[in-house]
Amino acid sequence: MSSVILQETIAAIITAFGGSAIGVIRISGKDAISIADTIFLSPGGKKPSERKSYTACHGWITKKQGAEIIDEVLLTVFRAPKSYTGEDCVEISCHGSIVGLRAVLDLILSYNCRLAEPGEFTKRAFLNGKLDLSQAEAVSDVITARTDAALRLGMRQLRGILSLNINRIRNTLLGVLSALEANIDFPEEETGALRSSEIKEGLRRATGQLDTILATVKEGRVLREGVRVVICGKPNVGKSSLLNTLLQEERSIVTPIAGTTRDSIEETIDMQGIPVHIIDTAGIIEPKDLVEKEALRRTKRCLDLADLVLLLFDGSKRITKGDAILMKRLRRKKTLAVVNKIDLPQKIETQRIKKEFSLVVEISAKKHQNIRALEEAIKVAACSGAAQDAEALMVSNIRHIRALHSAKKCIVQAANSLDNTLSVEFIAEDIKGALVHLDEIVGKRFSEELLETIFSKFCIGK
Ligand SMILES: Nc1nc2c(ncn2[C@@H]2O[C@H](COP(=O)(O)OP(=O)(O)OP(=O)(O)O)[C@@H](O)[C@H]2O)c(=O)[nH]1
Ligand SMILES: [Mg+2]
Repeated sequence: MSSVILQETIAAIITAFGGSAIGVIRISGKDAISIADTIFLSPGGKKPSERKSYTACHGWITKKQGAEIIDEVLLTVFRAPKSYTGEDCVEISCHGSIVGLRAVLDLILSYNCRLAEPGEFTKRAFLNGKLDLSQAEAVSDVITARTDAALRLGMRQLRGILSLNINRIRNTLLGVLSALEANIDFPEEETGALRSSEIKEGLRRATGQLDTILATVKEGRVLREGVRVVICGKPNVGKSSLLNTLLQEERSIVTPIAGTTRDSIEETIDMQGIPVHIIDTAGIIEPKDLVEKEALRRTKRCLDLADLVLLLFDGSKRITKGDAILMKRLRRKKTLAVVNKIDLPQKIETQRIKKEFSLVVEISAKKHQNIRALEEAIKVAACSGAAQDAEALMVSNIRHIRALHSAKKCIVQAANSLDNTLSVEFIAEDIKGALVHLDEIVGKRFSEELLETIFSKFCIGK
């Protein structure tokens, strides 16, 4: 973004659309305060430009030099660089009606100001050094968090925990680089051997630091994006009843008729901090007509995309051919066996199921028995009990994960070159390569395209 564009004043509604008590409009850029002076009228006549930073003042937004009042508001001035974007900012808390907010925004936009693009406030905050790139991305994570755990994860990144860890690895690599450069400059020095072990140790440490971060990837992604859990089983075992019990609402149709569910139904629940996308499927195993064929195709597609399958059995019946087909079909999928209807006299051969699946949970979906234990088992199976340590770092963003892997590849290559006594310049190149990838994470290096990819995913007003 060129400095010319940076100087343009921008504005947008920064709160959610829809009826609410208050809606906020932000103006950012060099003309923000002078625009506020033009449209704002306070009871004492004091202008926003005459106010101190961070003071909220009560007054009216008016048209035609005060002749027409649009809304009664609270206006807050934030002077550069101590504002969200690092520029002069004005925030106007209006009444939450969308008509009123639009009228105030239209008035602002009739001055030397344009509508902010998606993510543009945060993009400016990044370009003005208020946030690094991983923190800017965390703003979006915090806003879209669906569970407490995802919110905590986003907040940790917003506070800079990832940047801190990346900096540690950078420092290790910079140490290695300076040892290498000493070798390049004075190859004959007798310190050569000493430096080589120092370089080796540095590379080993950097790899260890990267591995520690990469080890958190799975849990991080689970907390942010959730897991797909598919309920499957032959007709009438109680799949839809289980979905309803987990949701605590009558979402899926339950009847004693086999083949009730035809289409897959998906809902998301917060299961002890993890967003679980739970999918009820049709129990059809051998389709008899076109509708059943399509139902089976949909069930299979759900199973392909599942992170975890709950294979349901009817505990009041013996294992049937249908159960056996499914047990075989799911052999290679991560599956939790669930024996349902334990409130009825049991006939099922549980030992046979235990032979196939390491974990079997016995429940009654109808009578809500043992559901808590099932939730715990889902949580453990789906994400190895994602540690929810408030201070722990977890990486969940695919861009960060790719960059970390690329950095690791460069470091491993550097270590190999060192073992194979390749020229010092080769090793230095690989380390510089690793540093480039780490810099991309925090945005020490960036391209306009990268910023476009990241910020276009934000909404207007962020
Ligand atoms: N006694 C008892 N009955 C249950 C239990 N769970 C489900 N049922 C009954 O079993 C029948 C089938 O339940 P559904 O939830 O519709 O079964 P489903 O697996 O979704 O069936 P399809 O959609 O036809 O494949 C209904 O009459 C439920 O009331 C349970 O834990 N105990
Ligand atoms: Mg059903």
